[in-house]
Amino acid sequence: MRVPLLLLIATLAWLGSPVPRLDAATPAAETADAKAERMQWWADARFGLFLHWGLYAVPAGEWKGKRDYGEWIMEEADIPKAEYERFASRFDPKKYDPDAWARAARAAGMKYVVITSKHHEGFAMWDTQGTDYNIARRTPYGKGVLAPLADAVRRQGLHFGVYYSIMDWHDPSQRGNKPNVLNPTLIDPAQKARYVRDMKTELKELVQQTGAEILWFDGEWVDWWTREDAEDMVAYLRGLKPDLIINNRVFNSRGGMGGISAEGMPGDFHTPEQEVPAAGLGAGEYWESCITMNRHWGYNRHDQAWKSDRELIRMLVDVASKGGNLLLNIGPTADGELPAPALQRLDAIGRWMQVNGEAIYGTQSTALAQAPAWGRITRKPAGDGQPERLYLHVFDWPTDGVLRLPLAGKVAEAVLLAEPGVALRAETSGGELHLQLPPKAPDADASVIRLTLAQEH
Ligand code: H79
Repeated sequence: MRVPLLLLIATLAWLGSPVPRLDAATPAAETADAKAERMQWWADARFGLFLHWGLYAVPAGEWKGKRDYGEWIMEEADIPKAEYERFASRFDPKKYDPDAWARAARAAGMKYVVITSKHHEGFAMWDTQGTDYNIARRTPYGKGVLAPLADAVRRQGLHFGVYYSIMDWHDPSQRGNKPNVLNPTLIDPAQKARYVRDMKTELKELVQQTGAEILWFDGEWVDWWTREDAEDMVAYLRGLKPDLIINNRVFNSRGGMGGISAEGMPGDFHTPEQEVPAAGLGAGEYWESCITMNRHWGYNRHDQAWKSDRELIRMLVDVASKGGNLLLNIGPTADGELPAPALQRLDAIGRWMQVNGEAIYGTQSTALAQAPAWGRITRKPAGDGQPERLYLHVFDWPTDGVLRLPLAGKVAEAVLLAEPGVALRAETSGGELHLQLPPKAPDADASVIRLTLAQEH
């Protein structure tokens, strides 16, 4: 394959750092092409919804006058199991409307939804044989919430995945070892085999009942969860569903919140948390930044620190320009609602995606070590009878009406996605492309210019 070398931004260096690799722990190693095919829908999607819903939605972030808790409230406020269990009797999401949630995700331009099936608190949000500490047995609601969401999500044409915590603060196999609060469970060796068996029962149900296409593990850092356990789990899950996509948190290998695993670790994609990597990772590497809309993953009624529409739109653009996915989180209430400020933000992103989505979906990284000062660039390589296209996401509109871009190749067409019928004047001068722009940005958050490059001969 010929690599199109049209974008020659002199001031920017091509990314040349060593490339980490993740390999699925399958008996016969999967080829990069086979993995690319399995990952295709996910990589094209670029944008998904993360939902953190569990018993922690009942205290809604507040305990004994302190108001800064989220889904870690059991651990951080040191709530005894028996007392915590009582939240279940108050979990009755009468307003839960999975179709409304799925519609909101789709309207925002998201292509998949990942929801917590069981967080560190150990409470299962579906009717399961793995533990009786579950929504069907313990709550007035009396039934599971995951399969209905999976169905609703698919009706909107989106993909569905589940989050699952390996660490479990409720299961009798595990107990706290404070003050090391980030590794709060030790396992009773006599109970580990039983716990792992229950995990498999639960995961099998999740795959079968919800058709989950992504398994998003977490709580993997507990030191009793070994690489052998992880590889056995991956093999088990692949046996259930060969094309399942599994994150790197199936094993403790991500090093820190940056979320990047070293070469050869189990799992399909890297998981930066609350951050976007400074640059992309290179070909064949998959990653997804998971990021909250305010400060908490689980619902916190006092948390009004919402990111602005602009911040979220630019974050999505930034992630796509580096070849990653954005998994944007909302914590629903115990009543079953998505908070209004979250819905407003989904709306704003959706309006932007309506106009500019083609500059996000199915795009590739521009492999730049440094982004241009005015914004970000995504690209679609030539293919399917289409020439190469560059999408210039302009955050800072030039005050002199000229966007400058060191570009060697010829431009066949330049248009704003907001006004695709109006050709922009493009002139090359001194190895630089000069684009004549209208005086006012069509979108104050990010205006996208599509550059269709002339075919090379
Ligand atoms: O579910 C949300 C949070 O509750 C959960 N992950 C998101 C998606 C989470 N957030 N923070 N933590 C868990 C705390 C974990 C922090 C660390 Fe570690 C565990 C620091 C050290 C051990 C993992 C392993 C990260 C760095 C090394």
